[in-house]
Amino acid sequence: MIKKIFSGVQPTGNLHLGNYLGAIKNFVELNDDNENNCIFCVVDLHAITVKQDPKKLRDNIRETVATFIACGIDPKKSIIFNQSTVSAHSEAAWLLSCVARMGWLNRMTQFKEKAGKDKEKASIGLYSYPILMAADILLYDTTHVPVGEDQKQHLELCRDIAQKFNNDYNVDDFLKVPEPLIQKEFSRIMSLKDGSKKMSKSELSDLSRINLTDNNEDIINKIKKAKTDPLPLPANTDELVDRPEARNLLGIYSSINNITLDKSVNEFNGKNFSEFKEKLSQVLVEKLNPISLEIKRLTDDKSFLDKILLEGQKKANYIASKKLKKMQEIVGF
Ligand code: AQP
Repeated sequence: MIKKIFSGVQPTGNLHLGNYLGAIKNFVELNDDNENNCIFCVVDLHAITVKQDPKKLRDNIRETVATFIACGIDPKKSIIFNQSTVSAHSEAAWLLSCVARMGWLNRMTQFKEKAGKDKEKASIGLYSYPILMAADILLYDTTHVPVGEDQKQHLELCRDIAQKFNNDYNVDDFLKVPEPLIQKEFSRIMSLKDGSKKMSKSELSDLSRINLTDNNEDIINKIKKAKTDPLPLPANTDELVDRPEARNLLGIYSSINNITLDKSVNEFNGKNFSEFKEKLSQVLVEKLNPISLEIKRLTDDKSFLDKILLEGQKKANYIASKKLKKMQEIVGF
């Protein structure tokens, strides 16, 4: 079976190590193994579910494309485009929001977390965002969606919406039910300041995350200041259960080096954090420095990035508008 891959990243700035290890690193492998069958989308419609500065948003859209390419996604092998430039996404989202049920959306934990205590003041977009995400995926007959662990629930909702549309309109297998591609290990990178919270762009403290644009000094400084505990590093992974910060840092080390957690634990068994942190900074700098330099070089070349987006838009629009037309016919328009 040919795999068709779709995934998106919000252009909300501060793309970080969690986005890289949880999602973009996986995109790069898929891009190499599934030439012409991957679509990577800058999801700006999702970004405005919380307030954005329009000027910054425009810059962040280009920076996200630059990040994709700097991390290794090849625009000759994959489609890279900006969501709002393909209007089928918004139109399909409306059709699907008439199929999705309130009860399903009410269960979405990300909305509860992001809306916080004052749900009444959250935007409707923030609430219904998983339906737009379903439209993004379903318009391209996607078979596999590489995402971080935090998006698992939204993917399940997307599957439910596809099945309900197919059942309601008696169009068996018209919307393809996609599979999530979530890495078995290290699919949730946690904050450097609190091992129980995920690393996130919107966290106020910049020390909580490693941004993909950080320079070497920033990386070394953030790892030095990363929260730890007073014990030496453990002899086996079972001892990491109640040590979320140690687990997270060892997980980052393993993921960057493509090795198992067991192997990292063996390497640092009984050592103190300062020795481990030095090694961790070193591998992070080695991996991220070329990426951050390339992001900077590419963001200065606006016309190159705009050209990639335009080419991507044409290709994505061709596929999405055909699927939308069929959806419209099915519902009776
Ligand atoms: N901490 C993380 N660990 C692993 N994967 C992560 N992803 C995000 N954070 C982590 C994955 O990155 C992809 C793109 O995410 P996004 O930018 O579209 O949205 P997000 O999940 O809302 O990212 P943030 O950083 O958490 O932003 P804010 O602070 O705005 O909420 C997704 O595949 C996601 O799973």
